[in-house]
Amino acid sequence: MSRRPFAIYTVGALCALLLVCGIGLILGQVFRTLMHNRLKKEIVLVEGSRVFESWKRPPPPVFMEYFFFNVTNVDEILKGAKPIVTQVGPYTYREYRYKDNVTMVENGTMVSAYNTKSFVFLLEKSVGDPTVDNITTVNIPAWAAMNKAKISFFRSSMLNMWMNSLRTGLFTTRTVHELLWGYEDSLLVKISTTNREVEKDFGLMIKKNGSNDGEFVFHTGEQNYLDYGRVKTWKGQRQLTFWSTNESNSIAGSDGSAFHPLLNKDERIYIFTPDLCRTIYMDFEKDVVVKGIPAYRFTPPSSVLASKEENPANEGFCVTSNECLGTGVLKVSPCRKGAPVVASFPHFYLGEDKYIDAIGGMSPQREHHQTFLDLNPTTGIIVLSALRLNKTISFHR
Ligand SMILES: *[C@@H]1O[C@H](CO)[C@@H](O)[C@H](O)[C@H]1NC(C)=O
Ligand SMILES: *[C@@H]1O[C@H](CO)[C@@H](O)[C@H](O)[C@H]1NC(C)=O
Ligand SMILES: *[C@@H]1O[C@H](CO)[C@@H](O)[C@H](O)[C@H]1NC(C)=O
Ligand SMILES: *[C@@H]1O[C@H](CO)[C@@H](O)[C@H](O)[C@H]1NC(C)=O
Ligand SMILES: *[C@@H]1O[C@H](CO)[C@@H](O)[C@H](O)[C@H]1NC(C)=O
Ligand SMILES: *[C@@H]1O[C@H](CO)[C@@H](O)[C@H](O)[C@H]1NC(C)=O
Ligand SMILES: CC(=O)N[C@H]1CO[C@H](CO)[C@@H](O)[C@@H]1O
Repeated sequence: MSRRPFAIYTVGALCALLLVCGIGLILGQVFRTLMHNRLKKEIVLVEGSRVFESWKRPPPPVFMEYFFFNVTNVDEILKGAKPIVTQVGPYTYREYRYKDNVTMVENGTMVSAYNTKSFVFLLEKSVGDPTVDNITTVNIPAWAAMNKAKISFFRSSMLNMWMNSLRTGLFTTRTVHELLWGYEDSLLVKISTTNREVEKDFGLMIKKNGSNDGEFVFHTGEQNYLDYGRVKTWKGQRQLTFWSTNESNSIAGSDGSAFHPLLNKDERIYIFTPDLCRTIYMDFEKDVVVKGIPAYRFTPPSSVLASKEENPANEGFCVTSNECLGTGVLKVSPCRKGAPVVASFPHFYLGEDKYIDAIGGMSPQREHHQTFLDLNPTTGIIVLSALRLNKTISFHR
């Protein structure tokens, strides 16, 4: 009789313990689901949501660093030597991005916006004054004209004479500011007198200050959190027209400013960038902690810029078969009015040795030249990013 209450008490305690455990387990599960549902509801692109304002005006500063390859042996190259270049840089600009004319479209299920960017030079983060420093580099307008004239020897020798008479060679010396933001090119001035479509000015970033890439329409993520920030159309189109296959022409993923919450290590992240005229992708690489915030680091695998032999999916990026380049480079001519501009990861990181060898002074290094994106896996918020890409001019010898 004296033992019974004790046994009941023990069993009772055990039951209570089990109950507490059970409640704890259930609560944990319920809490996670609740939190995830809340995240899915709050991370949407609609007026009044927590992320909408920061999506319109991203608070973290974006810095663009420009490096140039200063050609030091022009006379020797013209006699057939291998180009020797020294890297000059960085010239750093703070990029201010904001979304312009943000409007809800299609009954509030989509949001339309323009990505406006402007650039302000930062002397303290740069090696020199861009309006003073002179860089000797390939004369892109001349190479573009040569490329177009290549078809006929007669015309290209005419062009040579013509260029000599204008004293514009295949190389040019310009200040950093001119190369980036534009200068009047004497060859282009000459061409523009007969062809009104040709612009007189040339620059890698010409007219990019204070302008936008065209209209984007984004999914808000309200219907499906996986669609948060996904580009639906760009300039009114669901597909690009620059490349030769549907796969290459696809517009997938976001514009790089928003990623859906609850990221998975197995997923591939797609980013559409008008600067490259295509969609690129990144895979999970490792867990990192940035300023105490846990993040997944995503990096582009080498298949992104692989040759069509290594990755048949890339076949569409060579518009004609003789324009097929090897691994590590992308010819962006189709969306640059035919100018022979090639994009690569800086210093041909992930590129074939033949590109690295073709130009002296190149040394790919993972930590300096890798492109990456650190995203907080729960919220999808960008913790740190280094989107590094380099524009180079293709040499055909
Ligand atoms: C680029 O090289 C030329 C000589 O080839 C030199 O005069 C010039 O100062 C260099 N530019 C910079 C910014 O270092
Ligand atoms: C934004 O809207 C205004 C007024 O409708 C228009 O004048 C302006 O061109 C638009 N901006 C862009 C980038 O389209
Ligand atoms: C918007 O909603 C109305 C009424 O629900 C519908 O008739 C119309 O087709 C919708 N428009 C679009 C673009 O979805
Ligand atoms: C870009 O425009 C802004 C404002 O219009 C100006 O302050 C800035 O200096 C410009 N940047 C360059 C590189 O010209
Ligand atoms: C850059 O070239 C211009 C024109 O040739 C010249 O006036 C200027 O002094 C050069 N700058 C430097 C730093 O050599
Ligand atoms: C590309 O897509 C369009 C429309 O979706 C289709 O008509 C066409 O057959 C496709 N082309 C190829 C090569 O798959
Ligand atoms: C001229 C040019 O496009 N330079 C690129 C070279 O690489 C840096 C980063 O390493 C880029 O920021 C520049 O855009």
